[in-house]
Amino acid sequence: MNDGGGRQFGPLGTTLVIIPTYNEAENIKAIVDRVRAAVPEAHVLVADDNSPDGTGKLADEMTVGDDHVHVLHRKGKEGLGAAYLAGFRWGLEQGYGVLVEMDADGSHQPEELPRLLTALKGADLVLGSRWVPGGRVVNWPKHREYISRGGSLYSRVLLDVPMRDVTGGYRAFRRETLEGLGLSDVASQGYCFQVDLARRAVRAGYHVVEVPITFVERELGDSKMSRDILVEALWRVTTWGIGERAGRIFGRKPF
Ligand SMILES: Nc1nc2c(ncn2[C@@H]2O[C@H](COP(=O)(O)OP(=O)(O)O)[C@@H](O)[C@H]2O)c(=O)[nH]1
Ligand SMILES: [Mg+2]
Repeated sequence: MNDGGGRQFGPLGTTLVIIPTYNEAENIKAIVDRVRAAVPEAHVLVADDNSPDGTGKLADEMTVGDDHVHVLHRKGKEGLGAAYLAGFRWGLEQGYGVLVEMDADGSHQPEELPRLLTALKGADLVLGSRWVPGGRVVNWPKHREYISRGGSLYSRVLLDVPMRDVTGGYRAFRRETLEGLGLSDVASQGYCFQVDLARRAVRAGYHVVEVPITFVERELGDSKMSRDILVEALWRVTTWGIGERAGRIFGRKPF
């Protein structure tokens, strides 16, 4: 992760906050309202995977009379990574200058977004971080904290990346950063998508800054974390780590 070393960063363009949703009917209205209130100039894109509970329809209703709210309807549940990739593609096509990742369940507080955007003025990528001084989690079961801390530590060591919170999903990217990450060959579907993008940003030499956040566990609806998502993360991170080491030893390009 390079330190920015006196580099000049260009002005930030218009912000698009991308919110992936699967069965978030109880949360969607509140989160969109909070984003609109916290950063009124930003636009919001809800990327819904045809949620059976009607989240997509509720999101559509929010677009009426508000040209800052958009909805991307996807055909079915394909995972967080695929929803974000589709959202990024849409946002880049529309010309947004900053693309933000945010969960729908209130864990990522929209009121903290101005701080992330301020940090992005001097960075290529800003990570909302639970595991730097000043960062914290509220109401998270201990086992989730262990999985998250363990996942970050495993990724840090195996992938040799310097971030403290490698798996977090509250992030702000400059469009140029996303364009430089080679997103066309990202295959990660679940939460390892976040690790994948973090490692690509480090390898590409981007200046990544971690900003402390307070992560608040959801009060409504259910977590979509599953054993499959954890297994995918474990094998992908392990495969990347081994692949990069083999690449260094045998002079092959890392995959
Ligand atoms: N579009 C889409 N969104 C998803 C999918 N899986 C999870 N999400 C969303 O991703 C965000 C984080 O998921 P969540 O279940 O809260 O994970 P947790 O915070 O790790 O327990 C929420 O906004 C979910 O609705 C998916 O397959 N497709
Ligand atoms: Mg959550």
